[in-house]
Amino acid sequence: MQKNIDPEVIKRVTQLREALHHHSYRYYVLDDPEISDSEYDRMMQELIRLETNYPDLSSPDSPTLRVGAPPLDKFETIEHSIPMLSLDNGFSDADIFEFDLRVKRGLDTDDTIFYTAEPKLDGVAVELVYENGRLISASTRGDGFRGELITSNVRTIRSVPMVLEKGKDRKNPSLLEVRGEVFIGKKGFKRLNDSRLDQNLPPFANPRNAAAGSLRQLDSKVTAKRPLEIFFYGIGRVADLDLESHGDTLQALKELGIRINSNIRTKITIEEAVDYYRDLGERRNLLPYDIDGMVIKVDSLRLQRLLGATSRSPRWAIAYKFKASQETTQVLDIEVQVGRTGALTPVAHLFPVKIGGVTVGRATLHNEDEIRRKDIRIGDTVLVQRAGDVIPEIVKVITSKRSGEERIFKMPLNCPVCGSPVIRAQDEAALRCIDISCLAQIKQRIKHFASKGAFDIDGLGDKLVEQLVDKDLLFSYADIFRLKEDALKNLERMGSKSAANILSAIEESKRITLSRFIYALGIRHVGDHVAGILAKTFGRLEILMSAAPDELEAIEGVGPVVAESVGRFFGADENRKIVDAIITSGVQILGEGVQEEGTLSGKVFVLTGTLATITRDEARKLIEKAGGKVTGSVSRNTDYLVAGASPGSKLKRAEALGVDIIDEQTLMKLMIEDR
Ligand code: JCF
Repeated sequence: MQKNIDPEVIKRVTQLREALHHHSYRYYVLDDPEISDSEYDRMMQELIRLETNYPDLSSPDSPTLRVGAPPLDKFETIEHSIPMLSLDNGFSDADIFEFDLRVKRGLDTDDTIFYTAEPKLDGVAVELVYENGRLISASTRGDGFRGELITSNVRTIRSVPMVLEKGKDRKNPSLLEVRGEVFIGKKGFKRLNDSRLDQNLPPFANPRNAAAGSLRQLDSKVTAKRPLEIFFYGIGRVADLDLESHGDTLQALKELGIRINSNIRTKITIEEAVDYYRDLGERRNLLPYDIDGMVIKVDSLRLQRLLGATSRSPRWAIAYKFKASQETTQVLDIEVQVGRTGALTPVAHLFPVKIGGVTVGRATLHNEDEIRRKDIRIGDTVLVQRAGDVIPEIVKVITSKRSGEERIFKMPLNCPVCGSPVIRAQDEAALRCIDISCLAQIKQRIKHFASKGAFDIDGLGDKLVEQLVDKDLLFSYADIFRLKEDALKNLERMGSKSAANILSAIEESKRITLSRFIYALGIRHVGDHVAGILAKTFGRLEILMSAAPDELEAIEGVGPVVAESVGRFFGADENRKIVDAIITSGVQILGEGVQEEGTLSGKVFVLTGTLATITRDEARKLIEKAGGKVTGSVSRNTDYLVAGASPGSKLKRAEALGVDIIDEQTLMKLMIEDR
């Protein structure tokens, strides 16, 4: 058919088209993707590249010309009066600067172009039509031209106005088509999946699938129970609104009571947009919803019209995608690790994959129930997710890739390290090795004891602890303080210099706060937060060690489970002996936690805005040191609101409640008064 084109190229194009058709059906129609979004993106980019290089190969039914797959039959469909296009993707700063150059070339100008930038939500695109201020229909994007009518489902979303607010000129536009992204936030997603697990229903793989599945319910009563949210980002046809820029559009929508994202930057240069991408990337984990990138749009609507669109996407916008957080790979093996408290944790060994720039070779499987629920087998192809600093997890198995050779994994009946029988306690998902002299537990306990938040002993890392335990030089963490230079020097890769360094680090660690000391003991359910509460409440180790169970349970922030665990730890003779041995070896607990009467005793503070000379966290510490308390929200009990630059809604609330509003200097004065 095509002359002079390498048959390998033709073959590859056909392959990519078929694969993309298939995967877009899985994704858009079935909500059950078989590959990661990034793999899909890569195939699409490859196909776009090939079609650009070999224009003869273009075809009217290529997936690069369409924006998704046709809708399901069960809903009525409706045509979008203006097609809902998707966005072109960029993956690097270079892609974004190239986009800026394309825009300038398209407009035949060298002038600086101004943009708006907003987080790109990972949800379902919809279009809502308002006539004279009343919502009359809502539809999904569908294939970009026709979507499914999901009006009654969209009406269940609380942030969707049924009737618009009166705009600037006190009247509603006669017609307004608004477009937005329906999504489920992180908290809502967790709650939804927890409740599905409780009801023995399969959990959703990710918030996007949960949102899509919820919107496509034929029974809107089901939809109403789902924590759907929406952010609007643009318009279709509109009458009676006088708009010049995308920023104007968003402002007008806001005035009409239509929800827009609060993290939008307007009228910025392409360099500022790239800076903002970095900033968003860092704050991504803190946002209450998942985002998969940032959308950059030419701000001027006149310039947008001049640029127009290709059949696929507008030329005036681009999505700058974040590095993927999900990838597919293979489970090579499943290994069982024994933790500090004896819990047996299955860990999957994966064929190494890069996720978000980090190579991942392992994923936690949590416990046996989790493996059964997800039906993970050795040899399976799986979707792996890495979110922020969290340990990588397997989202689901791609069952269509099974060959039949996969092996079902069973948890062992004996501890893989010490061989003693494992037990499963009532109400617990984890199996446990309960032999406290199990070497695996000993190693983990000592590693924890020496770790950063605990005794923070420089140089006493995981490898060294393992060697020392294996050589019978360490058995309990109290033994750390009895280590001698001779013993250390004889270890692998250890000269007398490093041995001396470690010994001096051990010496230095001996002065420690009570809360770190408590945390270091590795009592079950006592993390750094609870350790802090215990230190503050009891002030002294002896008092904590002799606390009665009801005394422990009466503490705010300490529940019955924690109280029981602490009571049991200090009730055991061998633990008391070890604690004694630590103290006898010269460890000094620094006076801490005894609540002194300070200048701010009994006063309740709330902090808002950016302080000029200290961070809010530092301010909190200073206030607490002076005996005051800092809470997160303004109420009648608040004594002072400390307001920095660009204060939030807390300021309005404080004003409304008549709470004293002070600045940083006044706070400092309060703290030194009466000294
Ligand atoms: O958040 C989104 N997923 C999103 C999608 C945001 C936007 O501003 C979009 C979009 C798709 C198309 N804008 C267009 C034009």
